[in-house]
Amino acid sequence: MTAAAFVTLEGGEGAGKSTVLAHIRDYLAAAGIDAQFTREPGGTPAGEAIRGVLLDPAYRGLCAESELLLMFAARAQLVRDVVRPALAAGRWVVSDRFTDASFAYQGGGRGQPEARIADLEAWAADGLRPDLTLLLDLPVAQGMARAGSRGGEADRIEREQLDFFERVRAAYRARAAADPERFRPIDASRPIGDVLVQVERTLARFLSARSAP
Ligand code: Z5A
Repeated sequence: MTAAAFVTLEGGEGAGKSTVLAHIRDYLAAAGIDAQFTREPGGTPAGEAIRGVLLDPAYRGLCAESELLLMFAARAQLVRDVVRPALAAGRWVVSDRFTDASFAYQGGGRGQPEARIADLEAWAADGLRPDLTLLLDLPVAQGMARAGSRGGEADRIEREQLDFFERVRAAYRARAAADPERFRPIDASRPIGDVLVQVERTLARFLSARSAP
């Protein structure tokens, strides 16, 4: 029996989160682990509506403060409606992004003060922190090229410039360096097969540590 865990996946543009998430889903199912998958911003009906506002290029004038508060409005709902109840029922929760993304994008990218984001984390996100965070890290230009090759229209945040995403990456890396117990950096610049091997090894180690008596 493995205790319920909250696992998050983070990374910049085109890091390969979608591909990795599908693999995590298969891996946990094969290990007999009941997991709830969700995403941010979103994951609840209200959260998905907020996501629509956040990513819609029509709102390009959204100020940094509104952006930060909307991220946490969606998160507050997700924590209370999805994450806390699932963990309480003994289920794992795997989320495509969580509060680290706010520290990286709204903090690093937009320059919102770290202390302000930490306050929001404490009350809006109920102080909830993941047990394990996989950080898919790769050079910004490489990620942008991958995302670009996927086609489709860029959303409001994807329209930001290279220097914005460089600050996002630097903030993610700084957070990972400051909390090596929770963060596991994954070299996402490698071919997808190598990335999935790194992810599997990380999950296997986490699982064995978690089920140790
Ligand atoms: N955001 C925020 O600002 N603050 C917050 O608090 C939160 C979020 C929670 C929406 O997130 C936006 O919200 C996001 C951050 C912000 N904005 N941006 N930019 P999202 O997670 O939904 O969107 P995203 O980051 O843009 O993710 P994505 O577009 O789904 O990308 P991805 O899942 O990381 O990549 P992918 O689709 O799996 O891969 C991209 C392409 O590369 C695809 O064609 C793959 O086949 C290919 N790929 C993947 N891996 C490889 C490897 N290893 N080699 C070669 N090719 C690969």
